[in-house]
Amino acid sequence: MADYIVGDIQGCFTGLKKLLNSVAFDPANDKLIAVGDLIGRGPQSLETLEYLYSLGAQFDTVLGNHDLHLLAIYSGIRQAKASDKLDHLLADKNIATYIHWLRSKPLALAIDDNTLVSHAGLYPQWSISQAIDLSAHCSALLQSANWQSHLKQMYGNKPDKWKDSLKDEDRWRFCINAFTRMRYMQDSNKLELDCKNHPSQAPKKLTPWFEIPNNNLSPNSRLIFGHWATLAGETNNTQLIGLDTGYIWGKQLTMWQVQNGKKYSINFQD
Ligand SMILES: [Mn+2]
Repeated sequence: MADYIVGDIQGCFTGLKKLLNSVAFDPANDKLIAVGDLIGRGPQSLETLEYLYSLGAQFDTVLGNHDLHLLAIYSGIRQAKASDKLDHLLADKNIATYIHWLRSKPLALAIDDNTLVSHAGLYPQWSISQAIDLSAHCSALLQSANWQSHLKQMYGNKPDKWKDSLKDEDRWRFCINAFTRMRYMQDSNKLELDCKNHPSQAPKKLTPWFEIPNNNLSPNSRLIFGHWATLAGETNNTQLIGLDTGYIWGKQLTMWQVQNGKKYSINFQD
């Protein structure tokens, strides 16, 4: 029995199967959790969702920006680009089932009291329990009858600073951006959503979100995230576990085993 947390799959089903086979993943006993961006850009988004859905209770995920974008495309709120490579998935007879299933998934998932999984990370002013509460708030909107009207309000970079007083669509949009798009902060509390570079190649005024001190975290907290391919997991901190290692960009697909704390990777070329 082992629990694995896998980085951004992005429709790379062949790579996912290779990685799972490399650890002899057994869906009868082992559990797989994903950091989101299950689909999009890769060649096999349909096969990826078919497989992950088939794992039933042995699989869980948080939502990434590409997963939310799929919901928006399905709803006619955004148009798919050819580079999304989502045509087969969108034309599949089971697409409504997959969309309904994705809407049931959270933005943040606590695997124990001190370990949080989310796509982009934890906004530095939030505690783990606050993140879980905000994720539940967003999930309620995503599962509501008028979920598509909320999705319409999802796009945009403002507000870029958290306040407890944020309301309605501002609160929703900030949470979506913090949980699924964040990489850098400016002035310790302002989301900067454009820069995708490795920290060694970022403007000096920007700081990776995980380098801003978070006074709400206990010394043994662990934050598990994806989304940042150029970072390649280089947080220089064993409690900050970055799992996007850029498989979709020809690099590696990585997962982390909860029980032994080890990372497992396969190369795109293998
Ligand atoms: Mn992402």
